[in-house]
Amino acid sequence: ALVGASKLAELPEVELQEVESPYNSKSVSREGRLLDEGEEASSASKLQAWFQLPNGEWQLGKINKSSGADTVLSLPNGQVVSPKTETLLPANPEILDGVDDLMQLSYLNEPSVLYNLQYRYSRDMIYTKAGPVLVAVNPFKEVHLYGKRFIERYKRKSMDSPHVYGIADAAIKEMLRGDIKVEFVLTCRIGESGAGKTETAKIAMQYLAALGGGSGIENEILQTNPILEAFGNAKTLRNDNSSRFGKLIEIHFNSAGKISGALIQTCKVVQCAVGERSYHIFYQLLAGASLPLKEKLNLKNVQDYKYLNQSTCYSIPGIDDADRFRSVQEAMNVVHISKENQDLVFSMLAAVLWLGNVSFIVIDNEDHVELVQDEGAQTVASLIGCDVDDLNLALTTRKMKVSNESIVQKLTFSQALDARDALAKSLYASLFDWLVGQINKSLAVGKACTGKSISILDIYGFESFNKNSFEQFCINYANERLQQHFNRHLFKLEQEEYVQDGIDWTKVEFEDNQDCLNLFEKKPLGLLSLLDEESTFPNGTDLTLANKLKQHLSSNSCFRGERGKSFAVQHYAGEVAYDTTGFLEKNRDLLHMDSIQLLSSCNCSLPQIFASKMLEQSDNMPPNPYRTTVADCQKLSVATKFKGQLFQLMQRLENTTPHFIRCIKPNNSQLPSIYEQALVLQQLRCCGVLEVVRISRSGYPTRMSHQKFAKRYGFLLLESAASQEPLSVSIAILQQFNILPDMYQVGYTKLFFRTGQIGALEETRNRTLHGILRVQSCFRGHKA
Ligand code: AD9
Ligand code: MG
Repeated sequence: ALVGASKLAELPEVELQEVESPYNSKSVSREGRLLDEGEEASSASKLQAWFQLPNGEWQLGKINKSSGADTVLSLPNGQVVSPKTETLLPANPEILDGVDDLMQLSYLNEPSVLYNLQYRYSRDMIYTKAGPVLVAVNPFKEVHLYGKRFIERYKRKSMDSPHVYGIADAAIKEMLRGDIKVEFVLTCRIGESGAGKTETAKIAMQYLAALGGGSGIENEILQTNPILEAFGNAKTLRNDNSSRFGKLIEIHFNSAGKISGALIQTCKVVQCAVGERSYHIFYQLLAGASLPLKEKLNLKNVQDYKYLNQSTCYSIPGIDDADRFRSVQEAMNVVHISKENQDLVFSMLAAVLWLGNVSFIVIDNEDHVELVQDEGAQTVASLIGCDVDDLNLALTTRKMKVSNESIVQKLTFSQALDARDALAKSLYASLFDWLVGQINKSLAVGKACTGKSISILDIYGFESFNKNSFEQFCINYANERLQQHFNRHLFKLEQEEYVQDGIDWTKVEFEDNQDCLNLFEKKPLGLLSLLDEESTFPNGTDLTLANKLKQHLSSNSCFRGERGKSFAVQHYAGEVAYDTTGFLEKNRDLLHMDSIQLLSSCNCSLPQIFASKMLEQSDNMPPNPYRTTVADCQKLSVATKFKGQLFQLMQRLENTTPHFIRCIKPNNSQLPSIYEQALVLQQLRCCGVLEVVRISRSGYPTRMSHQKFAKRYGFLLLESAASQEPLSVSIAILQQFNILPDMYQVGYTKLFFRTGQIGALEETRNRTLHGILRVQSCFRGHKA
């Protein structure tokens, strides 16, 4: 009785198509069928709801009966359950299955979002929009979505399903239109390392290079990837190519939209863990070095190096290290790193490897040691260009100043080992930084340009393990800062659209995480300051640190003292308990001035350069009031250095228009086609995707242009609208269906709905269409 007979005749048959899923995949949609003749309409129009199994998994059930507090529900396996109604969550109508933007969902609850992503994932549609954010679910297999043909389609706009290319294209257009800088931010939890951040970043770079290429510089930029991955990535238990550094690459464009140069900034906090394979470049060098190079660097087999043979993993399935080494050499040629400099780089790598084999013997009953002058020590000395005696002195003694008098302290066995490892680590870190500097020099061709640029950030994400240490502390702090950036922009963008379309909107203040940031950054009583202070006390221990934190920070609502050496922080993504064991040691930069002096006295250029950089850093350090007796060296703590790098990064992000891509790892086995609900949900929460969804829920997440709305629902009108203008038709529909005024807003071009509203209209529309279908087929039957 909803539709008058005259309307029936006017109804175009094609309209019926729209009842199917948006992808016309009739056979695979949840029910995927129209009514069979004679079947009761009521069974098809049964409402569906999400029911949570005891193991937390959500299942879609059909509501048989609802009596207010209780609901009877049939599950897909035929089981009938009768949960409390309040424990159910509403499901979206089928027409919304697999929508390409989560904003189109009428009900934005967790199971609906999970279902939508899974629906798409199982059809190789790995990208989905969550409003302004692109969600990318790692396929762990080759998906046919990339390459010239696709780039061309996105460029011509003949394709608009969610894609990194689409985002990259929007960024380019935005950049060319105005003089703003555009930013990509690729983040996800590193806890779910292997989610696809680095791959996604490379896909974005490919698109930018394809559109902005021509001068050849685009190839140089792409070739920085194999170099930085060789030196900064390693195989871990979670990812065969895990990035152990954060990277921001700023790609510069000229006014014609062509790439003119680039700048790379890195920030490092994560070391390779013992027991996992180390940085790729070591294995590549050992496998791929030419004979003369092998001889020159006295290279042996992987098994001969202590730093590498602690792990049993020497190779990566499907990867040829020797072949990769040649690619890295070629890439270095492309970015203009000279052959001489390449040789210096390889000498430093060999020096690091050989340092691991340097050993000590105890020379007295106080555990003092001497360097063993064997092949290891001799090779290190010759590679870095110093005397073995100087190496001995640097690694087994420490010059100190006590009340203005210089004394030389002998190191114990374990202190000497620490000094050796600290030297190896800092050699490697300096080498990495130097390499980035060389690459930047080569890419800085178009420096004096338009100020137009697109940056891509690929950084570790929020981490929460059973046991969280200093690395997680730094990483999560960085994510807290990024999250603030993320919130501010998403709220701003969301609300700007309302204002632009002229709707009545009271500004929503966004929930910020300032309290948590204050907990970290406040001076002098914040986590970082207190950590630094304790690190400079010679008698400070992890326990005294924990006690100090509890003593001073307990009043902050984001801080909770735990038993013993632990404390917890309430992060935006959830509470994380940290164990302070090792905090002080990791925060103190263990490299002694003696080692820096050794490097500066070397007759090889790279160690000298490294040493002067290190000295520069300690010169820039603010005076330390706590360090009056020990004058061996005043260097920035690791946390402070990290904070400095982070601030530089944030400053660059501040003046840009961001585009966020959130990468999701669907399973822990690095296998295709496996979608673990709980794992995905955990990441959606941590990445703040649900946060975006929550923000949208407080606003008007469903938008439809007046035209579309009038076309889609106009036939439901019992009486013709005053005029055929889309706006009048739309308003007549809203009135006929009694949609409450605060459930929608009429904008200049669009209607804005609160969640659930379109869902109800769709139900009516579907029921009406089913009715029409039956009448029509009946009618045809009669005619026949
Ligand atoms: V980590 O935090 O650096 O350990 P990422 O960077 O998030 O991590 P990465 O990009 O390295 O993960 O992806 C891990 C693996 O997933 C890759 O080596 C690919 O084998 C796989 N992957 C990721 N994205 C894609 C894709 N779009 N298509 C195909 C992909 N495979
Ligand atoms: Mg990575």
